[in-house]
Amino acid sequence: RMNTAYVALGANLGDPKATVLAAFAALANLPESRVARCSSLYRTAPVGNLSQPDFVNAVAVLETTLPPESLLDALLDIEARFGRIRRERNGPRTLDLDLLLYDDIELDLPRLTLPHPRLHLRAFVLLPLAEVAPDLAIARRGSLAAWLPAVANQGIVRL
Ligand code: PH2
Ligand code: MG
Ligand code: MG
Repeated sequence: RMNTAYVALGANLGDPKATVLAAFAALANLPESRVARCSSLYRTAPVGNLSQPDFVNAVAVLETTLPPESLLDALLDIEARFGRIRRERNGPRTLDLDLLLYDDIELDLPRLTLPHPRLHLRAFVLLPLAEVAPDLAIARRGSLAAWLPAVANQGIVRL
């Protein structure tokens, strides 16, 4: 049976726009999966560690039969193929792929929390997500639309 997963893409080293577009293609090549929708690309001010370049962010909707942890492994594998090196937390990266939501599943594992615990606080996730799934509800957090006003002050431009 097909499940719906939402994946956040982020990049701020090298050519971030080209990287995010190439990452959409890499997602489309995942086994047991297809990309149902891709958001626009967004240029976003860094959140957390402010002394790093702006990001390009986007969201992809996957239809998949890979279970959540297998999908996570596949996303980390794509990050590695794009040359991701993990240095400091929230630091600059060639490509970050975060699993935001997987159907209505709630999970709290050491390496995977679903829904993503910070997704409702970040314009760089909420705006692209609202573009591809305006009526989405987030388990325990309510409608996505209700969180949008709270992030209206975060710098983000649709490309
Ligand atoms: N990712 C982070 C930390 N800060 N800021 C923006 N604008 N975009 C990101 O993708 C991002 C961030 C940790 O993954
Ligand atoms: Mg991230
Ligand atoms: Mg990540």
